Amino acid sequence: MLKNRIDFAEAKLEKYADKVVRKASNMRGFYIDSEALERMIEQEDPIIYEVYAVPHENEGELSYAITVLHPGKVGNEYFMTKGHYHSKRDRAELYIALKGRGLLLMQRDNEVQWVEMEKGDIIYVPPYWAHRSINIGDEDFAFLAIYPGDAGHDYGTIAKKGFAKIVVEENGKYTVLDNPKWKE
Ligand code: PAN
Ligand code: ZN
Repeated sequence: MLKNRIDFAEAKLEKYADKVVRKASNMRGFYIDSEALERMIEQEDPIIYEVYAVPHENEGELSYAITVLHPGKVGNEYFMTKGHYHSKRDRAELYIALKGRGLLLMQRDNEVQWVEMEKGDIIYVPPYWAHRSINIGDEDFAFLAIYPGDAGHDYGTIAKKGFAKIVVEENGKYTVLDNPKWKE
């Protein structure tokens, strides 16, 4: 597909080849308050985020995807993506924010950085950094990601160790705290 189109009002791609839906029940183990997550799953098992992707898996190609991360919290921790390293660690990525307010949390070894994102912001995720996005607003947070076709997604490392920081609401604002479950 040589040409595609973004509907900026909806933050949707006109065409995509893959759609991934992550519900609360797909996020077991990722939030600090696992009891709050189980209650949420029992009640309505809401969708946390959706990814609409146009992948091209060969070296030298580019893939791209729009992620729509819904607003909400598990306990006081904001809705977020699973987060990953690229399987090929030396592959970078560009994030371009389209809608809402988000945070991009990045981690390399024991070093952590976070950046706020709102419509129009371009964030460069350098090679070797794990990345997770978080919706810190009260509407959908959406962004376009562009990454090397052969980057791959390593979810296992983050699923096992988590990130060193968590993002929670305190007095109506986001705050970044040490993750009590972080395993160095
Ligand atoms: C993004 C992410 C997307 C969903 O396209 O894959 O936001 O997050 P998880 O993959 O962590 O569930 C990206 O970073 N691609 O490389
Ligand atoms: Zn990525």
